[in-house]
Amino acid sequence: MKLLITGGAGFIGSNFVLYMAKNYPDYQLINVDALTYAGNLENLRSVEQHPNYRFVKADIADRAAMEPLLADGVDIVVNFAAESHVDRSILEPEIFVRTNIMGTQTLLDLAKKYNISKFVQVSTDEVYGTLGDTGLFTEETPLAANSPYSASKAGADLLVRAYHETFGLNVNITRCSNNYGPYQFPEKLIPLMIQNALNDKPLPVYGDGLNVRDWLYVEDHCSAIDLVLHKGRSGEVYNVGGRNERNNLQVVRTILAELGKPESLITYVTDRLGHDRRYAIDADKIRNELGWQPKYDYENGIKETVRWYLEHSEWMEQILSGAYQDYFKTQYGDR
Ligand code: NAD
Ligand code: TDX
Repeated sequence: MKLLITGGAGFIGSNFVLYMAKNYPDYQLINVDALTYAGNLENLRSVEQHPNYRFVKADIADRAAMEPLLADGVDIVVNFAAESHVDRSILEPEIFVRTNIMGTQTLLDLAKKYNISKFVQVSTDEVYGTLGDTGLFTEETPLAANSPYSASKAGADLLVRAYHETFGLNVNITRCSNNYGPYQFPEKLIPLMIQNALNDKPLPVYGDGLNVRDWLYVEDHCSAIDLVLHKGRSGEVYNVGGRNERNNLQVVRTILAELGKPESLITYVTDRLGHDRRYAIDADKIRNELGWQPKYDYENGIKETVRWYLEHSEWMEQILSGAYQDYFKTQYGDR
């Protein structure tokens, strides 16, 4: 089995490469990543010498670069590559359209041309928009994306669907809730708050801090994609989530408690534009149809994650130089 994994140097993609190398050592894993600010080959040090692993630096929207890879006998494409940060999509939407929509279309077209057996699109619950105080997103919830990021992911999902309906391509779409765990770029809530707290810097909580996210440990997302790529029914969408709803203040307070830091570090800042209030996933379909079960409960997962960042300070330090700093200045000034 030969897998082409795009975006495999990012947070979830690198966790997935490590997971697959460990669980399927006989599979060939080709990791294609453009190494944007979010891509980090440090995450993959432990598989570099693996005989069935190969890294290729390329942009998924560059057809000429992608074609030889798809032409070379790939069985399954798993597409993680994306611009993934909502705040960046508000500052700079164009790159989201290029990578998330045009990149996906380029891959789909090549998958069709070279008769790839399956295309797995790693999507997000954000395509469904926002929930009120009650209810869950199911696979039947209408798409109602609210940010340029989620709109670009929804556009990609519709193209994936179209290649199935129009050309008969064997596709699956996974729509997972918020992930946390090792190797997450510190622009996202959990690693950002850990890093700031460690340095006694203010923790910027958007709005009233009561927006709710449904948290899943990254390895549980990887095991869901593993099941979908092996057993998912052609054309189906699978929601993924562990029913771990927490508001942002709860998350931040847990991190502070774990690190023994004071709640006075919490600083309320201007809300994100178009900030979705609540996400919550109904994952019954993947549980019942494919037998997926998450292994990590949130309370232990978050503690393990805080510990991981404490033990990998050199990983964080490397990221906190260069491109990350430039972005952070644009977004937050010198704060
Ligand atoms: P990430 O930003 O950490 O990683 C994205 C990776 O894609 C990076 O390695 C980057 O270099 C690469 N990339 C970006 N543009 C590229 C291009 N044009 N060509 C090739 N590679 C490119 O993102 P993540 O959090 O790991 O998310 C991975 C996927 O999972 C995304 O598609 C995202 O929409 C989806 N997702 C994320 C979450 C989450 O909570 N983080 C939840 C559900 C779904
Ligand atoms: O500094 C912050 N302060 C804050 O209050 C940051 C970075 C975030 N927040 C809030 C905004 C959200 O309500 O925390 C919540 C989580 O924010 P992010 O970590 O930016 O994640 P979110 O916007 O929910 O999107 C994530 O989950 C779905 C990923 O970034 C997406 O790629 C994925 O599709």
